[in-house]
Amino acid sequence: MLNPLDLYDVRGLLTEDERAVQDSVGRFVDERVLPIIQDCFEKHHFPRELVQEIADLGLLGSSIQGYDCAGLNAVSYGLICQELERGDSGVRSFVSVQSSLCMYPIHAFGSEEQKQRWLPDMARGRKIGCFGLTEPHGGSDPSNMKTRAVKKGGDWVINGAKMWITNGAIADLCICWAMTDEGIRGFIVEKGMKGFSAPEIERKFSLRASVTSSLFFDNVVVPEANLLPNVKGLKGPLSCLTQARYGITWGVIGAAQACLAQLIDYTKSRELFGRPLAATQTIQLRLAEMARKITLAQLLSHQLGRLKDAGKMQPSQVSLAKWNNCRMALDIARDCRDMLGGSGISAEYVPIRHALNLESVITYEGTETIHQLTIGRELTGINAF
Ligand code: TGC
Ligand code: FAD
Repeated sequence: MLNPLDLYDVRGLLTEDERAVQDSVGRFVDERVLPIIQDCFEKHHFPRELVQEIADLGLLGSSIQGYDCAGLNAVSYGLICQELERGDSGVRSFVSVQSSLCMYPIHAFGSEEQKQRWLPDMARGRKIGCFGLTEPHGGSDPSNMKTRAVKKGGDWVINGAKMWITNGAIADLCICWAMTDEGIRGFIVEKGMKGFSAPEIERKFSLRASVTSSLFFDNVVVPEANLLPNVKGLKGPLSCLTQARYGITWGVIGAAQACLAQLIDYTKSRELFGRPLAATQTIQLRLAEMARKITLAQLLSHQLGRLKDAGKMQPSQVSLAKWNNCRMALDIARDCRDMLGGSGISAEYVPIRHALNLESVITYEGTETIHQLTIGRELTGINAF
């Protein structure tokens, strides 16, 4: 029989090293994440106690060569995201932000001094980062940035606010994007700098096992040494998003697989009208639809990863996969919730938690509409934003 979670044997397309990465992260998720994650979600608790183990496995900044990072390829990073999100989107979010949104810009745009100062500690989980791009007045259009950095002598003074920032309240550093006289620039704002605060956003129904915060900058004085010297303009933050969105395309496959795996078991054991639920045609049709969508998503992400490793991946290709795969996972999680009947609202089963998380995942890193319009622009050459 074929593996119901991998009907086209995408695992067979992986190298031995990639399979080893998947297996070790998979074991970590089975043994360390799954036993605690529902409780974390209910208690609105980010499992910070796992950060050291995540770091010891080499999962932070895993694509970076040197600086105590693992130097793995893009497909391996995708598999890391897939396995982590099989546990919970919040755990994958933590790794995405640390790796793609904080370590990546320091590595790609930072000075050698900044890289030496931050990357090894971030790889070891000793320093946690957050990424401040979205502002309260509208995240989809970051070009309309109100947070402002003004040069004063040898320093910069930052004023403004950011909203919905993953890891904010637990972060030691923030990659803060701010408008300057020379366009958008990136700054490393450090915890404890006067005028910088990061209160947690409470009362979320989604990503409850993740920290989400506001950020406030009230005349924060940041030394020139904390300016990312090698990038100017919106392409700075957008190229970080390309890295993180790529990982998300893989991550959400894990969430969908977790839901489908549970539903196959459940529908086989639940008896209604004198036969297992799984013996009815409409239930089989719905399960088959899920397997079809997961298979397509797996092939999409795998090819995207091979393109990325070959240095050929384009941002609009990432948009297509982010749109397709998030929509796929959210639809599957919601449909699995429905097929569980009343049990679908219970914490005993994973689909409701994944569905609630995926409501954020389909929104952050560019909403579905933003990615659709990106494809529209690619096809027509006309900007419809
Ligand atoms: P546009 O004119 O298209 O581009 C400006 C410059 O940027 C370049 N560029 C990109 N570079 C790398 N990667 C990409 N994806 C890029 N997209 C564009 C572009 O070539 C240009 O460069 P240059 O040299 O010509 O100046 O800019 P636009 O203002 O038209 O905006 C386009 C749009 C709407 C697609 C963009 O603003 C966008 O993506 N909006 C969505 C914002 C978003 O995704 N925010 C996410 C915030 S972070 C987050 O959600 C983290 S969640 C983390 C977690 O917990 O996992
Ligand atoms: P808006 O931009 O106000 O959009 C509202 C609606 O309008 C959406 O449906 C959108 O698709 C639609 N829309 C927008 N433009 C158009 C258009 N031209 N045509 C048609 N429809 C349009 N941001 C960070 O910077 N760092 C983080 O770490 C981070 N983490 C997050 C964690 C969570 C849990 C969440 C929920 C968000 C996070 N975000 C983060 C913010 C996220 O990226 C934004 O929420 C997202 O980009 C959308 O911005 P917005 O919420 O302001 O919605």
